[in-house]
Amino acid sequence: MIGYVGLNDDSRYGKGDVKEKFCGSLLPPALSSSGPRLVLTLDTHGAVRGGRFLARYNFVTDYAISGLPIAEGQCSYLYDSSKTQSGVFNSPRHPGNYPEDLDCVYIFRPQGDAKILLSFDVFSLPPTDNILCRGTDYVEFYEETDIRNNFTSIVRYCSGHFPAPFISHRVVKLLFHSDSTQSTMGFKATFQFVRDGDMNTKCGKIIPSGGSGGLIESPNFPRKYKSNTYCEWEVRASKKTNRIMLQVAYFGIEGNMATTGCVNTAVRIYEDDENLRPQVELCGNLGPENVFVSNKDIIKISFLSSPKALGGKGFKLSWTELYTADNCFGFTCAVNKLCISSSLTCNDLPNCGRDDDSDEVTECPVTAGIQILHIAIGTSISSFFCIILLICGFYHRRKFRTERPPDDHDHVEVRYVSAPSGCNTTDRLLMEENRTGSPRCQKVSMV
Ligand SMILES: [Ca+2]
Repeated sequence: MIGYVGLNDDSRYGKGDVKEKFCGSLLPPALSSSGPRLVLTLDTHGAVRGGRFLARYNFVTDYAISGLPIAEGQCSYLYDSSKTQSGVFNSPRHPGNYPEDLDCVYIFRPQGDAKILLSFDVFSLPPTDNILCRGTDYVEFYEETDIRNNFTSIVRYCSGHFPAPFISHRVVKLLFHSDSTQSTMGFKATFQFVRDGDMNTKCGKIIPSGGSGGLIESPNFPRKYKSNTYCEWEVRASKKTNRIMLQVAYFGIEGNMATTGCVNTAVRIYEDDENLRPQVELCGNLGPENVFVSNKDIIKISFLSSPKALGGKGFKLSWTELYTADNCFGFTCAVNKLCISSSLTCNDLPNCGRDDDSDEVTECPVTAGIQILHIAIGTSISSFFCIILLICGFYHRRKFRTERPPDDHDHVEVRYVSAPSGCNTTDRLLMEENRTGSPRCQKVSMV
């Protein structure tokens, strides 16, 4: 071969590094590099006769993201349940650092009865103090409203705060935004289109309040909840004007809202049935100071554990219908002045909200069972002390008798005297008043 055009996509110069060589008059196929650099070498070494070539080139952006590109040259990808069932997606060039000043869009479109389930495996964005993730790199979830291609923001995550697992039957858009200041390895996540039977969903229900209160417990509570579980509850007040309050009675699920985030499991509370955005996203260990009140007459609760969740004891939430009429015909909480049903007093559940346990301490009657128990304990204790007293009395009496010197009138002086002559055995021997005197006899008759 004399003269050639060589191609090397390993970004190295030199004849020996050329991977493919082209010569002659046949057009080479379209060529593209596998990396950010391509080297083309024209070697005319030893050429006798000149020639020429003409080629076009263009830069194609490759973000190393699997998925169907929505528009050429843009960082936007589509995942449709009619074409794929599960897979991974990531920030551009992950695990390498992502480009700065870039927005990437990932669209997940579930068809029919499918739902999209998203869970993150890696999440590493630059640290920030802004809890609203402003002025930094972030990932933001959107859901399509009832209007096609109209999306509403659900939640935004940044810094080291792991996104919670997410599920929806709607079209979900995920936006990754990077600014111009700092770049990191970004994220890697799993998507899965799930259908009935793919997850544990036999939990949750619609609860008509009936003007009172009740409990919502995680699946299997107080035993561990399972992974890959999704439940929804909805509590409806008895009147449109009333509200539903939720108060934590027990809460212990994996994750930490203040540090790592709700990596594998999350409880979400929605203040009404129209808002797609949850009021809060909960995980970790929480106490009864956590109280949530609905905006309208309905409150919704969802529980989602991802396929890689480890399990935890779960939660127990006390719900209470709050009466909003001017006059309260039920029970008025002492501190928070909430009007609740009288049936919620003395039920061992918090129903008066934060720092108010007046429903559990105000005039709570002692139950019959407890009364019987108290009587039994009291009787036992009394009997015990009676027996102790009797035993003490007995021993004290014995000791007293043993140690007490005889009284004067009991004192018997035994003197040996010789009876005077003339006394026989039936005579009483009388001693003179003067004990030094001689004894004398007195005749007594035998009866
Ligand atoms: Ca109560």
